[in-house]
Amino acid sequence: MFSKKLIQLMQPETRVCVLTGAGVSAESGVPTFRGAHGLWQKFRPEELANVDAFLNNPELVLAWYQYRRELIDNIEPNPGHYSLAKMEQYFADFTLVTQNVDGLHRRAGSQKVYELHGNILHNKCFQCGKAIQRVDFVEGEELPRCECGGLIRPDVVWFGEMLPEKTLTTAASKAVEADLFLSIGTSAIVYPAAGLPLTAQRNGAYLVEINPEQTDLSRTANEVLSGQSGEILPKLLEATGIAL
Ligand code: BV8
Ligand code: ZN
Repeated sequence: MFSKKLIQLMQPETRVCVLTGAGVSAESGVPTFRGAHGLWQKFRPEELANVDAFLNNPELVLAWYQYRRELIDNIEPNPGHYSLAKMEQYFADFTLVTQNVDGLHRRAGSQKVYELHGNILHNKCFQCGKAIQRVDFVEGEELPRCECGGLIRPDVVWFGEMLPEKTLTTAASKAVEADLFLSIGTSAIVYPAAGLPLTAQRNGAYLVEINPEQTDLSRTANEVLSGQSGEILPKLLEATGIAL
């Protein structure tokens, strides 16, 4: 299942950088964005995860985030998340970058997680930017507001918004330095996150993709492991002699 090259690279001194997307949380029961899934099939993330949608229809956008928060409250990380937490301990230089906003990597034990698109469990004031802890939005009730009067929004990066500067630059430099880059559970179409695997490969990293489907990355990756990350990652650890 795994090439000799990949097994060779699975040594503690290899510099590893990982990019995860919604696919890593799929086996925990979190619907992916662009796959076919329930309630929100009628919307594309680009239609809801942006400032205009929020300003035009804050109730709809806040209801979408409330639905996702409540979903996340009732699920657990899966073996894919736990495997990545194990890898962080095994490799001397391991960087986990995620596009996910569900906080599941941290719940699985990953200590250092670079959240490129923020975290749905954190909020901020749309007006003054003040960080605000969890706020539950109840449809039909008053929109949650900051003491300055501004609307409270999830502290995630919407389309058209800049990614957190420091997080992105660290992720980019780790991609450049990586010997091994794993792109896991992402359709690799949202930039600048989707640029990281390519940057890594251009700078000499061995690029491995883990995804049950083909993506834009599949034809350039050095190795494609077709399947579910919750199944493949524990097998990769086993093949390396790392007990999950
Ligand atoms: C910015 C947070 C600029 C909110 C999200 C045209 C060309 C290039 C770029 C653009 C363009 N037009 C616009 C842009 C820029 C835009 C962009 O890239 N758009 C795309 C759609 C073309 N990017 C932006 O706007 C970014 N900002 O560029 O700012 C700027 C410059 C100057 C000044 C100001 C601004 C901001 C992007 C961040 C948007 N926020 N989310 C929230 O989550 O609510 S993006 C959203 O998509 C999520 O974060 C998600 O993580 C991300 C990527 O999706 P994936 O994670 O890949 O999920 P997806 O469902 O797509 O795929 C899941 C995969 O898993 C599938 O392949 C599936 O096969 C696989 N899978 C399923 N099950 C499993 C599995 N894999 C493994 N195991 C399984 N079991
Ligand atoms: Zn405020």
